[in-house]
Amino acid sequence: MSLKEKSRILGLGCCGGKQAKEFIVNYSYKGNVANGSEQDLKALGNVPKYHLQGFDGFGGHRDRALDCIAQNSEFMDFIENIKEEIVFILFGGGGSTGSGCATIVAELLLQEKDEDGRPQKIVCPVISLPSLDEPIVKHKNAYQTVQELQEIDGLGATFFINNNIDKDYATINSTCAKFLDTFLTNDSYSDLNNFDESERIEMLKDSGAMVLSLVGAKDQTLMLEKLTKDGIFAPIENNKICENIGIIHSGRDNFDIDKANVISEVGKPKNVFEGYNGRSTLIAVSGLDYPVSHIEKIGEMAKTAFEERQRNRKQSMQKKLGGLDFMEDEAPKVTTEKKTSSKLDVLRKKMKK
Ligand SMILES: Nc1nc2c(ncn2[C@@H]2O[C@H](COP(=O)(O)OP(=O)(O)OP(=O)(O)O)[C@@H](O)[C@H]2O)c(=O)[nH]1
Ligand SMILES: [Mg+2]
Repeated sequence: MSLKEKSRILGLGCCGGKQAKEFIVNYSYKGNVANGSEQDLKALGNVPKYHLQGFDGFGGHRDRALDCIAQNSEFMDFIENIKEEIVFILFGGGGSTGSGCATIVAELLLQEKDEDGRPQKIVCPVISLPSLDEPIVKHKNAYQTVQELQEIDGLGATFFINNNIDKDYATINSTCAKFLDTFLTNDSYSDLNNFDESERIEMLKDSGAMVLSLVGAKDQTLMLEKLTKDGIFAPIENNKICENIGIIHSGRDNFDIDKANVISEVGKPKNVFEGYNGRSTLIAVSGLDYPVSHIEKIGEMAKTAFEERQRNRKQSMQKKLGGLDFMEDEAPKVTTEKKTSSKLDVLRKKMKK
């Protein structure tokens, strides 16, 4: 059975839904999407869906995920009964439905253990990190989600998509699907050596971050930059920590990429797996540290923006409106606009009870 057949793609929330659709529709993966928003689900067309009842978006509040999953027992049963060995969980870190549910779903999937106490499934989150110009709540949610991911025992490789590199989500989503599909399905072979499935499973099992680069051009510097700095993944930590490196060469020789150059960029790995005769050159590195420098930058931006808002709010509270002279002479105009009073709203709610 190929790794593709052993995999299931779960797309949570709006971002995850669109990304999962790429895999399900364009690459024929087994997969499902889940969202509380009926509109978001409708926009995805014909993909297997779970409509999370009673939660039409979490409005930025990730903490609603627990109640949502508790109240959607059919979805929880489905997660707990997934048979595939490898599960990719796709979601936007800045959102709330996807990022809130993702960490709970990961823990549900990791519950089942083998006789050695190791999780039976390989669970790989694919988190899209907000770009630096997104609002505070997006940054805060992404930061908290990564904190939670760091605490989950037995999690497999995590892919950190960097939305800062392109405003066009469609391009990021299709690139991500293409990279992962190439990694999972490459079946090129040669008499020299092969990057086989058990080696690829090893890499997916490595906890920590994983990055991929797929480059047709024979420009090593460009390839390495795309892999570690300015490709679709968040820039890797500059500490030379990694577990495994996988390379599929785009021919029968090593002229496209020299593994020594990859190692000098990402650090000395436990093992290097190499294969040949690929359509393009694929480089994969697993077991990297989470890209905390990049994520700290996101957290710092949220903190600075929050403090600025607090300061502005304090200043505006000091300013009280004084009386206007003409108020005594002129009667205020009668307005036909409907005025909503928050107190009245509260009263109406109370009356309904
Ligand atoms: N890479 C990528 N990122 C996306 C895409 N759509 C949204 N995002 C990112 O995801 C975040 C928003 O998450 P959503 O998926 O819209 O939120 P949600 O999970 O539906 O949660 P709600 O807050 O309840 O709507 C933003 O911060 C964006 O950075 C996409 O198609 N691709
Ligand atoms: Mg949404």
